[in-house]
Amino acid sequence: MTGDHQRANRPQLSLHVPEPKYRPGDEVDFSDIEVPAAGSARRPEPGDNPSEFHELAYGLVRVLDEDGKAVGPWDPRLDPDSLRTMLRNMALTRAFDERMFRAQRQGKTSFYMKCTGEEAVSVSAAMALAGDDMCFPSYRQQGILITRGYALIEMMNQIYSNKGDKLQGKQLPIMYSSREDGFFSISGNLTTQYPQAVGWAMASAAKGDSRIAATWCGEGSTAEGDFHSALTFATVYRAPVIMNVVNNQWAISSFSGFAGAEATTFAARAVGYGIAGLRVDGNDPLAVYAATHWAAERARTNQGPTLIEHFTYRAEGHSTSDDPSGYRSAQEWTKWPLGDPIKRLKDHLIALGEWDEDRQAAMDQECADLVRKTQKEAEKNGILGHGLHQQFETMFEGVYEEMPWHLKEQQAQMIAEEQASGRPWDRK
Ligand SMILES: Cc1ncc(C[n+]2csc(CCOP(=O)(O)OP(=O)(O)O)c2C)c(N)n1
Ligand SMILES: [Mg+2]
Repeated sequence: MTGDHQRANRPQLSLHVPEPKYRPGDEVDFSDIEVPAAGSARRPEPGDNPSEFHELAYGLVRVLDEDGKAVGPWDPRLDPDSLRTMLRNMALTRAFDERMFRAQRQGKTSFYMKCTGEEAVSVSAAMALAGDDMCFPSYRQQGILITRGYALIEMMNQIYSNKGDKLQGKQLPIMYSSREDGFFSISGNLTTQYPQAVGWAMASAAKGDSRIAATWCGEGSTAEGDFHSALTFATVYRAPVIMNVVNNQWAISSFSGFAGAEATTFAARAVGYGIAGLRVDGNDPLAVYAATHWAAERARTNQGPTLIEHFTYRAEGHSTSDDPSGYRSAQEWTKWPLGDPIKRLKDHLIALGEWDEDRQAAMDQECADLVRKTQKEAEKNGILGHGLHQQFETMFEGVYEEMPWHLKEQQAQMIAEEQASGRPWDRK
């Protein structure tokens, strides 16, 4: 036994409590963030052993340089039409976000989440995957649905929880779900989608299917146990899955240091599991495309999973319930060294001679008009606060394939009580 007197000469222990560098009102200087030159990262073969390219988990795969040129071995060499489609998918995502954010402020829905500045992470990845690959997103990858051509009105109906809402108001606004589009139901419980994606990928392989899975979580969410168990299963069974960590620097008001960013990169989590790890400039749409394409080929040829960290920045508040001016400097987004993904792709197309400012302005206008017109249509199906949009008793349905006896009993009791009350619910 060690007595108090024997401990007297030992140094006192202390904890390190991470603190973000900049708080509201501070002058921001991001010059200590290492930004390797575009084109400088090497591109291994998708089948190479992860131990041979550990450095890619600590660097940054970048394709677009400061002059808007695509350079280096990761250049996916997309044709101009594909580049314009990518640009429009990102612009439409941003226009959709703007409109729905405003709808929340107008009291038409209770909640919305933007992905401003992170459009490439979902749009470019969705374009690099096959249309029938299965996605397990977090709540900030609306760009996947938009890229896959999911009807904007269906998204809006869900946001308004109105009578057109296919999920019958059972989910929080923006927590979409579409089996037909390979878009797994979004869950508010962080990182549950990780083990689900790995499990789905394992099942796909076990059944001899050819479809792979992709999942996304935020950097804050990597602190969840689910993240680590998913990585263990993925590496052990070489599951055909792409695991994306969207490092947008913030988890609501907690900066990335609380999830471990002061000690190492998030892509480096892959190293400990023997998984291929890539750290990518998340604001470079071509780098995101190329990395996803590489990882998809790896998964599709049974070479194993890939963990991709997308280094990016959450330009707006966490959600409509958040006010970032209370915890971070307003300058951060404008000083972010990796810029804006939409502007970078636009500049690239202009540098190629395949685009110009007038066409950009016309495209932005077309996206804004489309979103506004669709919103009007969606609002015909109802908005928040205008009575019940779904039959109340449907809240018991759609969870179990066959409703269990106790739910049947509760549903019948609820209907009986409603009728007995003499105050039937206002059904719109
Ligand atoms: C298990 C769980 N813990 C906490 C929360 C509350 N919560 C919702 S979003 C969030 C921050 C997540 O940040 P990050 O993973 O970085 O994703 P981002 O919002 O930046 O895209 C937290 C703590 C939750 N929804 N689920
Ligand atoms: Mg985050």
